[in-house]
Amino acid sequence: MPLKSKFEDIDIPNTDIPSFLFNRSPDFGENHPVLFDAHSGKYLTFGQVREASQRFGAGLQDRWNWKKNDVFCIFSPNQYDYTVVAWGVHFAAGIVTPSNPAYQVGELVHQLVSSNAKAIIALPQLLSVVTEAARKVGIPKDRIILFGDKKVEDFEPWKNLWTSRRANYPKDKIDPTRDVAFLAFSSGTTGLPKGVMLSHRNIIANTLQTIRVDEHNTTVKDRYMACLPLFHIYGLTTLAHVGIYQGIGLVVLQRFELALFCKAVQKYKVTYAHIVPPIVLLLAKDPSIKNYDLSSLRMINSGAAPLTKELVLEAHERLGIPVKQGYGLTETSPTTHAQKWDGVNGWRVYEVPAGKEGELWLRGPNVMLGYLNNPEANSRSFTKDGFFKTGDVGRVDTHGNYYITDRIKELIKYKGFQVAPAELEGLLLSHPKVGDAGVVGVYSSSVASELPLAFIVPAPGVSASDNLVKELVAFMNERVAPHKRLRGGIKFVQVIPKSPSGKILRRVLQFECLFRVNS
Ligand code: 4UU
Repeated sequence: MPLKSKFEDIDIPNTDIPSFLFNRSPDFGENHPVLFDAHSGKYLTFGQVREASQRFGAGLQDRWNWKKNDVFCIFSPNQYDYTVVAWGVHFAAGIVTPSNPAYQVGELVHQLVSSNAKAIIALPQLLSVVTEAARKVGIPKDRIILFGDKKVEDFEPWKNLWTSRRANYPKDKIDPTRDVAFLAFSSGTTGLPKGVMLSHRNIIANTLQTIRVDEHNTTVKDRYMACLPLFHIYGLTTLAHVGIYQGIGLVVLQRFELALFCKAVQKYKVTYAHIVPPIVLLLAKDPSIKNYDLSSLRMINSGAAPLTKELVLEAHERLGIPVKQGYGLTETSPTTHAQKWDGVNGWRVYEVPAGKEGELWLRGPNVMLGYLNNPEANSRSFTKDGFFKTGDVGRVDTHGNYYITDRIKELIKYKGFQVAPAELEGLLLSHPKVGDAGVVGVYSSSVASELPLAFIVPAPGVSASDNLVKELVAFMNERVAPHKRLRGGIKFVQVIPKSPSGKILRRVLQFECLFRVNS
């Protein structure tokens, strides 16, 4: 049954991201700092961000003859100028594909090939992975540039591309409803990671939708903690776009580490932390946070994976601030459901009441254009009348509160990061000692996250042993980013349960996890 949002419709300007963000004189002024590097203390003002992205965009056009819809890959952990690069590509009418910097060569190659990327920016430390992946897909060396100020070997810092002029924008007219701004990667309900086509309008719509829920609750004096990766949609839209549009400064951490997080909150007086459940767990339980002054923090938003009511209350009690939840997907730009903070009515923690559950289907201006070059996944993911099928199960109560209660798609979430079982199964099956494999997620309350666990049928003549476990773990660790490691372990079984059509029965496997001891 379709239910409409309780929020009023919003006007979504028919424009592209650079015009939306920068073709204006914001109330907070040109000299308002918006991006802070928590490591070096450097920062960029709104005016500097605009100028830097325009000059980089112009450089892409002048020096590299950048064409509309050419794809640019960002392969880097968070940098305070990460999104400046992205908006520069948009100024040149290009598409940005943000990639997980923990990827091994094979994983990066998959994204570069699927997205047809023409150039890459990386951190110098990642050059060995980048150059090998680029060589494999035929991206020339002079199309690899670096964050930072230094030339390393033959690779130039991205600032060398800046022209003295600002981009003669828009050189190519962008159609915000059809042209892709970001090609983010998600495995959706099944299979390998796929390019998710997010249009300029999708991102602008979700930026404004997210602001609408929270605008009475934020001011330009707020500061967001940007410890979540900007290559993931939660960081990209919910922090960077929502932040800069409102003049909320982003305190950018290269990676999450509890001590770094606490020091940055203290130093920059961070007010609002967007985090994931394992970080909520640390804030609720880790003794070391007593050593820091976190009194500036007044709001926490957790998302990207389920959070238990117990943890919400524990963190709330310890920090004395609300712990809200947001829900969304890469495919929906991302936020579709967010808890509203209402200073008058306060903030409540709801039990999940019994009632009718169903798969959540969504429609709206923030829903992706589709998966790139994948008509099969698109027809599977959309209903005839345009609803996107999330693969999540939920219910709604009489007050209009939504509860996410289960996940029916294959996806595993490790600390909010996507892990596609099919990808791990494919790799395991490529090992000569593996006859069959099935991967599922198991929840661990000690890290507040699911962990990927593999069931393995040894190949004929191969016996199950601890050595085989070691061999397979080493084999996988060489090929996948750390978040995809088989932290849930490896269990040997005689057969992988499958439906008559050959689909792995993951629920049966998960049931096995609960009742079988490792053999
Ligand atoms: C239970 O994880 C995201 C987007 C996260 C996000 C978080 C806070 C968005 C807005 C916000 O305010 O995207 P993906 O594509 O990596 O993963 C999507 C999947 C969902 O389908 C669901 O299974 O991640 C799971 N998920 C959640 N599950 C996302 N948020 C939640 C949540 N509770 N709050």
